[in-house]
Amino acid sequence: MATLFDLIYGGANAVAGLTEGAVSAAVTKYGADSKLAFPDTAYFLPTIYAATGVKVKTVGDLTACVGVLKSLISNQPELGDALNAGLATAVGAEIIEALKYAPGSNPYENEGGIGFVPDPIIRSLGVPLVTGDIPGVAVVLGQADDPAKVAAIIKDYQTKGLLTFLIGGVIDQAAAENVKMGLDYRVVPLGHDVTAVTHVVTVAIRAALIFGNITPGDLGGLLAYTKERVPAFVNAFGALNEVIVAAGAGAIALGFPVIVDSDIGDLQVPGALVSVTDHEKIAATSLELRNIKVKAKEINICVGFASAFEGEIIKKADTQAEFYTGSVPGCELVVSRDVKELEDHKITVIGPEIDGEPIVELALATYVEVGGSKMQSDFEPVIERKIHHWLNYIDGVMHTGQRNQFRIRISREAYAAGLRLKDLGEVIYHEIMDEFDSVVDKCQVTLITEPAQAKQILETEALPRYRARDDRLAAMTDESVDTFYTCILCQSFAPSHCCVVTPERLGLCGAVSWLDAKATYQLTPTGPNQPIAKEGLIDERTGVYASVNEAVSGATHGAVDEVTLYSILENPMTSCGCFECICGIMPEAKGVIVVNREYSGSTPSGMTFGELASMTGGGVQTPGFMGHGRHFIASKKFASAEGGVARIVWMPKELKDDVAERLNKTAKELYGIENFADMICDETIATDSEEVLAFLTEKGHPALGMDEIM
Ligand code: SF4
Ligand code: NI
Ligand code: CU1
Repeated sequence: MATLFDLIYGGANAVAGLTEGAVSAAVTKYGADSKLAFPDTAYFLPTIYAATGVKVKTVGDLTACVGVLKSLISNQPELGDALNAGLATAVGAEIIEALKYAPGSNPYENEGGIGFVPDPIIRSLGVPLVTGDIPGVAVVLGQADDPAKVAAIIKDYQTKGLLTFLIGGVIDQAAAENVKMGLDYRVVPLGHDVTAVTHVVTVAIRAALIFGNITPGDLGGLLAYTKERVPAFVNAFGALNEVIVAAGAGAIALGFPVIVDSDIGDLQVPGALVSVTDHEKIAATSLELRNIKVKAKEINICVGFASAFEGEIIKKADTQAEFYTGSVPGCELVVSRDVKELEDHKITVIGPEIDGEPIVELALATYVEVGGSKMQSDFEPVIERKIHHWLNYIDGVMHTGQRNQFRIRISREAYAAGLRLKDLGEVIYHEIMDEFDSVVDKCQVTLITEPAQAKQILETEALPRYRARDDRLAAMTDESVDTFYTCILCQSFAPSHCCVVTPERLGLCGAVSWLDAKATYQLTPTGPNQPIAKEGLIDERTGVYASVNEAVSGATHGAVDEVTLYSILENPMTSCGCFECICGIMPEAKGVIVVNREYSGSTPSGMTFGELASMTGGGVQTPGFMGHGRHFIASKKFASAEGGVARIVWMPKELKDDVAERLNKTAKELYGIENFADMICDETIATDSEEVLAFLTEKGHPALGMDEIM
């Protein structure tokens, strides 16, 4: 019988041979100078770039890579060398996959998989991964003997919130077994060829580059990062061949255990390559081997409840009941009450249930009362905003919006399974008691579908409270508080990154406002948000405080010891990598451009979001470039050291429209300018630097009259 080494070397050599052949064929077909790139990434061929520092840009560049690849496969029967052969296989697979994209085509259009995963998607995964919302990453490849069994495992991962990538025949098997697939469902088909495993390997590798600040070429640092910080594992189904085994060795080199469902006897390597022939045990063994802990969500409802269902979209035709505030009264409100007035776990529905002929259209006031000795009214909106997520976690419920502007749909499927409004109340109750138990002692939930009563709650309670909260938020400035907060949640990916969260500057991920940080600190005093007493003002213009510097230096273990709150040029705040937007200077316009993650087009800087984003991250300060939240754009503190929002000269249209109202208000208050957003250029007007300048000149944009920005 062949040894493990024989298999790995056999596979690695086979892939090397295929790669060499594919490269020389491509050189002949397209020419050595023809461009080669994966779509929407700033990291070239990521495995090659991260491991060697080589930036592959043309088909011809690959010839040298093939040489490196072959040199990795030295035939010595040592496990370390075998892992190198595994890495060589990963490099070969990457080259073969990259060549599918030559020249600029999309080979995955009709493939049933998505192929290469663009940078912005990886950035968007940052927060759910650090919060444990996505507790781990499963790579499921091959073809199972029994489709139902592999589908059950995938569904199990989905219920646990894992992000699962599928490669090979399992894609069709999962589809046939009605597994809900797509990024929104956290089950992502990559491609049918085994080389498509590249597309998950490069996700792990780019995480190291984006969040970990790993220097390209630092192979040791790269492998340490993926092993310690990327919680991934591989499940291989069906018969193994030497190429799969060699690819598995690549996974093991990255620190990902490989679990196979066939009996491989003494080919097993404890902790790294493991046989589990009992399908019932594959998921549990995999999680255990990678030390992934899943927070159990035990709610007694008749349909699935998991964060993986958050992105689910329910079409009108599949809808049993709809609650849409555009046509009926509705609100979602969390209020704090004296504990004595509350009866814990009381769930009430007032008015009709959703029974009847679809589409049932009802009013809905979701009225949640909480009480506890440590409860503060500032936590009400923090809890209230979570309702959106919790209801979305229900399989068969879609929720968009918040407060008195929302749309909720309940699917016919969920209705048929028995889901009713009362269950929504159960979910809200249980999640509040689960997440906010240190401040909430008692909670009762009332769902009102009776239109007159819903309207009354909306008008007499909800609207006045929303208004009062908004006024409080608007009045809350950095000057009006005496405490800021650190956030080090992202340190599990970006070990030397720390956000400083202030009332006028939320965390760059957009998910952590000052109130959130304050609440988290109350809930978990030793958690990721620590208070910073606002003391020792050093520079008012740029926002430098001795206490902030000290806190950041401590939180980053000395990696960053001076940070400004309000400047993008002088010691700007660092970025982990998951920022919603990035701003970068446009010197010729004396301004800055701001680009959001969703925008994939080009910008006046000549760079895409992904390319701009690659300039900063991993907790490093890069003067002139800074990641930030969407909401920060209209803040009076946005680049205030450089003159404030008047510096913004270009944004993608969608972003501009989204922030226009608040931005206009800020510009009016700061400079007396009306409709400032109209002076800002966007891609529908121009992306070419000169044309942008012409537009700004025509509009009399204020940045042109300001000092140079360099
Ligand atoms: Fe990460 Fe900063 Fe958001 Fe905290 S505030 S989760 S550190 S990006
Ligand atoms: Ni209950
Ligand atoms: Cu982050």
